[in-house]
Formats: sequence, C-alpha cells, structure tokens
Amino acid sequence: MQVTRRTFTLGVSALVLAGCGGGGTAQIASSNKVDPAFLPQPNASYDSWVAAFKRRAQSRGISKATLAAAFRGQGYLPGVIDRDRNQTEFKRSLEDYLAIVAPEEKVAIGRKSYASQRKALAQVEARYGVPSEVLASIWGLESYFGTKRGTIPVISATSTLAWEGRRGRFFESNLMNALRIVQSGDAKPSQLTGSWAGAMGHTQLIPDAYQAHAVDFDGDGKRDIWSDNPIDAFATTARFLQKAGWRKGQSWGLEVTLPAGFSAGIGHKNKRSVDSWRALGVKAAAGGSLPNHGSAAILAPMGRDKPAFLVFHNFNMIKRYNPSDNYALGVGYMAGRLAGGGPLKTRFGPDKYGLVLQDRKDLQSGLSRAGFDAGRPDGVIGKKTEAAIRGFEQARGLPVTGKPSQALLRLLR
Ligand SMILES: [Ca+2]
Repeated sequence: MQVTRRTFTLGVSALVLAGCGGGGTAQIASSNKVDPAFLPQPNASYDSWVAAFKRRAQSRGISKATLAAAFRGQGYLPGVIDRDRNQTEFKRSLEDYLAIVAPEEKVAIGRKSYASQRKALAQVEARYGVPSEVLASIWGLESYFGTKRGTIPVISATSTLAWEGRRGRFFESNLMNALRIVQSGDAKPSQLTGSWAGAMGHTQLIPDAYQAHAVDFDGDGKRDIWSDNPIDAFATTARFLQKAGWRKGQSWGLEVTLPAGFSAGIGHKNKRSVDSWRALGVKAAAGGSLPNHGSAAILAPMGRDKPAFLVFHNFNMIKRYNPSDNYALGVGYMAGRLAGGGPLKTRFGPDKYGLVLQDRKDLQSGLSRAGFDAGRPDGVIGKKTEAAIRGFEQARGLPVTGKPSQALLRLLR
C-alpha cells in the first residue's frame, strides 16, 4: 500500500498494507533515479544488530546459506525510518483520499484490469466467497492493479525497522518470516521487494500475513504473490478475508441519503436494523430498496450533508486488512465502480476555501502553467501545491498566504 495516505496501525491488523497504493508511499519506481535514502548506508549499530539477529535466526531454523543469500547487498535504509515516522501525513479527508486512490482515470484503467482477470477472480470467488470486484478493488488500492508493487528490498526495510526498535518485535517477526519465504523457495531474495514497511506483491502482504495465509492457488508449487500473475495474491487476500469472517453473499455497504433534519446517531457505535434506518428515512442513494445484511451503521466522515454510507458486517472485514474507515470506503467505492456503478450521488461540494474538486485541479494546472510546479493536478492541496501558491503570490506581489482561494483561481484561469 502506497499511499497512503492513511494512518497505519502496523501490528494491529494482521495484514498490513502499508505503503501502498494511494498516495504517498515510497514508490521509488516512479523515478529512474533511486532516492539515496533507499540505498544501504553504513551504520555500525545496525550491523552489530544484524550479526546478533543472524544468530537468533539460526537458532530458529534459518540456515547459514539462507542468511547469506538473503542479506547479500542489503543494509540500513534511512528512508524507511522517515516513512515510518511520518505516517500522519496520510491522514486525509474522504474526498481527498478518494481523489488519490480512486480518481476517474484510475477507474477506467481498473475496469480494463478487472476485465483481464475476470476468470481468475471468479475462480477465487467460488472458493472463498469474497466478491471478485472487492478483490479487484483491493488490488487497485494496494498496487494500482499490480503496476506498483513496490521496489524497496524487504530484508533491508524490515531489518532497519527491527533495529530501530520502535516496533522492533513486529518487524523482527516479519524479517524472520521473510527469511522463511526465501528458505522455502517461494521467492528468490531478489524478488522480495515491496513498500517501506515490507508489504509485498499485488495485494501488499507483509511477511507475517504471507506466512499465515498465502495460497498456491494455481498449483505451480509456489505461493507466488510477486510475479505478474496475480492469482495467488487474489486467493491469499480472499482467504484472509474469509478467515476474518467475511459473510458470503453480503455486501460491505452502500451510499445512502439522509433525510433533511436527520438527527439519529451515526458512527460505528450506533448500529440499528435496516428496517429501523428505513423508518428513519434513510434511502439508497442510487435508488431501489436498502439491502438487509444485518445490523448496520451510518458513516458520514465529512458531515451529514456530504456523502453518507450504510455499512454492514463485511465493511469491518475489509478493515481487518487496513483499519482505516477511509480505506474500507475506498475499497467499497472502487469495487462498485469496477462493477459498473457510477460516481457518488451526493457531491462533496465546496471546501473551506469555497472550491470544488475541479476548481482545485484547475488551480493546480494553472500554477504549473504559470511556472510554479503544483505536481499532478489531483485536486488534493498538499505541501507542494501550497509552495507553488506561495511562489506565485510572491512573484505577483500578492500577500503570501500559501492557501487556495477563488481570487487566486480567477487569476490563474
Ligand atoms: Ca502458485
């Protein structure tokens, strides 16, 4: 998981999709030049930690040959520690999060990727009961449909974070399991690359989750989540969700509309029967009747006048993969789009600056055209856009705010 763009709670969820897909992760693949922070650096303290770790690993059955092969060329990566310490940058509003992980152009690409894997996904769905579009959506959020699987060496990343120690036991466990993957022959050391946190392959599994759940679905003798064929990764993720308690035949939830003056409690703690929500005037945003998949909660992460969702038991199973509500809503939303559904019915509307998503995209494009690089025009106002605004304001002799506004947009259009 890249991006994220979200607040990870590594170690809470059995499967952590850290650093993947959405936003912001250490995707050094995007550039031909490798960021030196992701190349091994000399560190005597790390080296002596590794020497002691290797003795522990041997006592746990990891051979000298495996250790030699797995640690060849590996080392201390300062970049992963920076990533680990700066995860709060990924805390986004739902609107920004969806703009990052599920923009229209990605929906279009995703529908092609989904179509290309329909047969494999149907086979996996038949065995584990998890819908094809949910699995494809997770694939999309975690690795941009397999195209961004991560390029950071897993042995280096997990050993650096184990040495650093903030969550030392968690990362040492993952390092040990990465070595077991090498020893078992499931992957060569050179294949073990992933996110800054060691999440690997099409659906960004950490080594602990791999050891617990990985499946050789196509029967080629390897539990292979790394190669171009994603079927073992689909099956592994489906098996994870099945074991977590996924209920076959039920949906995660849906977008709903709330009646004017709706004052019933919302949030996970306010579960009600679907009949009860119906009686309170909650309706399916896309029309039709509300499905009944047991008790349900209403989520409206940006307020009751913004997009709202009725969520069922299976929503919480997606959260076992990544504990953020935005992540699970992103998976649910993208799953609907892959299956042919449309965009959200309720608009997010203007932000606190009075700008809607398209305005913010136009603002970013305008800044870049004017010579102040605002990055990819995704409509998400981050540090880069703010710096571009400051540069533009300075050059024009305007008060320097670094904040978007209608006035600024008019100047740039
Ligand atoms: Ca296989």
